[in-house]
Amino acid sequence: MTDSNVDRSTFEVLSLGQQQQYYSENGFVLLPAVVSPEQMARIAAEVGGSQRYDFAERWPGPALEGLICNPRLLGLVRRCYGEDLRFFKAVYAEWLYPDEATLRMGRQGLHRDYMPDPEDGDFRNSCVSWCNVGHYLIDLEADEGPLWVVPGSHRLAWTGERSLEQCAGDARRVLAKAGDAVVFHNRTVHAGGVMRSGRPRPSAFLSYRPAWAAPLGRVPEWPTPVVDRASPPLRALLAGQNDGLRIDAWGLVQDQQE
Ligand SMILES: O=C(O)CCC(=O)C(=O)O
Repeated sequence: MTDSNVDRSTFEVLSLGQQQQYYSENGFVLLPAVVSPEQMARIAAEVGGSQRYDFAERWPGPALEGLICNPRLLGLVRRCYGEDLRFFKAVYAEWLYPDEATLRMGRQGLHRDYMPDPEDGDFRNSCVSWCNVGHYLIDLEADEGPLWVVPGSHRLAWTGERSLEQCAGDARRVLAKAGDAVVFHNRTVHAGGVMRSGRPRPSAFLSYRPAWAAPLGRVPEWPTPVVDRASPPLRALLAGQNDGLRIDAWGLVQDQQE
């Protein structure tokens, strides 16, 4: 079913303004080749042996860290969300062992990453406005780990539902290539696809929010040594993780707790 693929060549010719327009209409946009083959080789060497880690548990080495301030990526995120951003979360994952249900379906369940009421008390995904950026370090193929997205689903009403399989008929595959980044809105319905071959699927998901959109509950700051030794542009993204206004899923401003 090739017609369920989003055509990657669409993204190769977009100007920054057109990327912003595509993002605002569809809730995602692919940025082709933001990571060079050399940087990818450095990332591979740096993560050798790791299958998954959250940057909050283990700050990455310089190659993965370099993605955070990637100029093409930040250019688009700033164009969409404003100059003053916070970088609040990232996970490196090879996603080697999908569970039974995921294997059967060929992908994760369709979901949104926005999480205003986290059951586990991790409020990082609770900001009313933010985006996730998937960096794929291998070529995704139709039957090997495609990213599924539902174009325009960021504009669907918020219902709080965790499972969004009712959108499956509108889901399309994004076949990102190694080095591409896919930016998606916190309410865009999506799912990662299974690698049927069982090969690793190295990827890094980096999350940014506008400074005004605070998490709804307190989140940890990045470790002081990491912030202190960061370059000034990176430090500006890292400091002040609890800054901003707490705004709920319906746009209501919440009590600003300490
Ligand atoms: O790996 C992917 O392409 C998407 C992953 C994802 O959506 C998730 O883990 O929540």
